[in-house]
Amino acid sequence: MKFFQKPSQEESGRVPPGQHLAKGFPVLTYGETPQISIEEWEFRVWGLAKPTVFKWSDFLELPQHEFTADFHCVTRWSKLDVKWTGVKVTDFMSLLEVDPKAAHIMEHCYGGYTTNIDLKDFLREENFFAIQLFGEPLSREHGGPMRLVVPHLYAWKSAKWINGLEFLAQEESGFWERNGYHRRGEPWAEERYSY
Ligand SMILES: Nc1nc2c(c(=O)[nH]1)N[C@H]1C(S)=C(S)[C@@H](COP(=O)(O)O)O[C@H]1N2
Ligand SMILES: [Mo]
Repeated sequence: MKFFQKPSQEESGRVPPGQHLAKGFPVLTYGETPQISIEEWEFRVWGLAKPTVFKWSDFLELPQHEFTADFHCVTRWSKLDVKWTGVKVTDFMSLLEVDPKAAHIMEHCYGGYTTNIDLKDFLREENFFAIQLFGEPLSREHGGPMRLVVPHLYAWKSAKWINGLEFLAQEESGFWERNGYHRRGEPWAEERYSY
């Protein structure tokens, strides 16, 4: 079986160095796949921001947008033109009261996965909380009911089953970052590992 294809001429400018195009949309999960019903689902904000708990309906009340983004996993597969629907990070952030001392975020998830991101990288216009993938409700394996998508960084920053943001003054390391992966993970610069 052939899992990877060479990028065509026209796509090659969009595939970062050391990456190949995946067939289909692989699933990459460390550990168990959590199951959360929309009724029990909660999203928390804490640390250097006013502590707040959001429910599923709070996200549905925000404007819903369609997004098309390329997806790059550090294990060297990429998928171009992934179509998502969801809420812009910047729209959600307008609901929060963030302390001006906050400069970093820890993303928290159902299941215990964490990943760190600079506030600057988080606040980009093209980042979003996705609740649909190719027109269907986001499947559990891809992070449903809701995941973060940060297109300009390797996909380990795009936390599946995300349920919290911890605002921090100093950077802390998330799960993969503690295990040797790069603090930032920019695919065009091949920021794969921290050594
Ligand atoms: N909660 C959680 N989020 C996660 C992961 C994970 O293991 N747990 N894996 C990350 C990695 S390494 C990648 S490449 C993408 C994979 O997303 P996919 O399974 O939808 O392709 O999710 C990221 N988000
Ligand atoms: Mo990944």
